[in-house]
Amino acid sequence: MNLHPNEVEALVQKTARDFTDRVLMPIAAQIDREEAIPRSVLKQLADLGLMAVRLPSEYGGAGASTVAYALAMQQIARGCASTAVTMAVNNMVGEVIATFGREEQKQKYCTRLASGEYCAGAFALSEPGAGSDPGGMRTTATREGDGWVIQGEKQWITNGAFAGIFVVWARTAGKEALPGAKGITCFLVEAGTPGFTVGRAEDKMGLRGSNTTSLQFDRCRVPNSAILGEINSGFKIAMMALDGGRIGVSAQAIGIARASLEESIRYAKDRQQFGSPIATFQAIQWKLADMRTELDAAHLLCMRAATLKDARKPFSSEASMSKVFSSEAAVRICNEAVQIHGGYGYTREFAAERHLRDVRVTMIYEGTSEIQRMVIARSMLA
Ligand code: COS
Repeated sequence: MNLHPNEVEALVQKTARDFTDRVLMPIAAQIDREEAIPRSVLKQLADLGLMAVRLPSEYGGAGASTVAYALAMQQIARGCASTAVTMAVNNMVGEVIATFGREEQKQKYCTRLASGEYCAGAFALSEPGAGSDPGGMRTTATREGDGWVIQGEKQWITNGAFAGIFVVWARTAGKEALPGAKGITCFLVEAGTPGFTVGRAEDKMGLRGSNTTSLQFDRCRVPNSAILGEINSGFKIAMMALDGGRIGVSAQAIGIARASLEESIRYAKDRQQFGSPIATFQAIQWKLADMRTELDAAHLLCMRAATLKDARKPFSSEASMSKVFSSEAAVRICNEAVQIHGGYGYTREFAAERHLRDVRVTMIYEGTSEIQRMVIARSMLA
């Protein structure tokens, strides 16, 4: 594994870092407080190529590597985790369409996701009763005439309120029905399709600037051309997309933790107790040393998974290792950051409080820590 990004990767990383320092850092607390990311921020991300880092240039993407994407994601999450998850889902949706879509689907949707014409894309797999076990989903798709009718409900959908295109998984009904994971088909559903409505936004602990909704499908009719991939190939499409998505979540966790560590160092050098900056106390130094060590270990796992993906080698288990380690380490780091900030860390005056709220979900979404361990264990025991 090359420990140094190549020229393009370094440029993508620098672009994201500059955007974070100049635009996101100053407004991240406001985004959290007002529970919305300004649309202009999403458009600027698109203009910088960060909404479609992996998409080929013919679809308006940056045509860069997974390593570049992970480095950019770390930087954006360092500035604003809510913006990072919005960007992550957009990139994931673009990549899944670019990988499994037909040419006309790529021309229509990837270009709009990359350019910012669509504010974002959305990934609609989970349901109220099917989170860790998407094979148990109950939303159905039934063939009717020359199209399909989707019926059911989706839950925890990032970007639900403003996405232009939704990747929706449904259980194939009728003659083509198959049990469990074998009987799931994936559809591309445009916002505003009759029968498709978006529910209210969730009132979340963190990532409050990002939008999370339910989706309802009430006899929502889509054409045959809306199918992504093959009939009943949806489960594998979801799993492959999630493998890549988990590298992104790992990078998000690392970015949030990096911000926490940077702020802890600043605070520890500034805060005086017993006549000295608290950074001179070994109790604080050891915390900072552990935080940095865990952060670097998480980064290396993230880079390994991204490098394997770029090399088109199997990376599912490595992506899960990266996600489980990074997210759990990041939660510990952000928790220690609050501790270093003392009482101030428990207030909104300092970002440490927001980082701890934001980082917690990285242990949950795109597969809980428990699911990641299951993936890792299965690959060893297979
Ligand atoms: N890539 C490609 N194919 C995969 C795959 C992967 N990473 N993981 C599983 N598959 C395939 C299997 O090979 C199997 O195919 P065959 O039937 O041809 O053998 C099929 O998919 C079913 O696999 P499996 O039996 O392992 O499915 P399970 O229902 O046991 O689920 C886990 C496996 C738990 C790993 C999966 O359900 C999972 O990732 N759950 C978490 C979902 C998640 O992250 N939700 C959050 C959504 S975003 S907020």
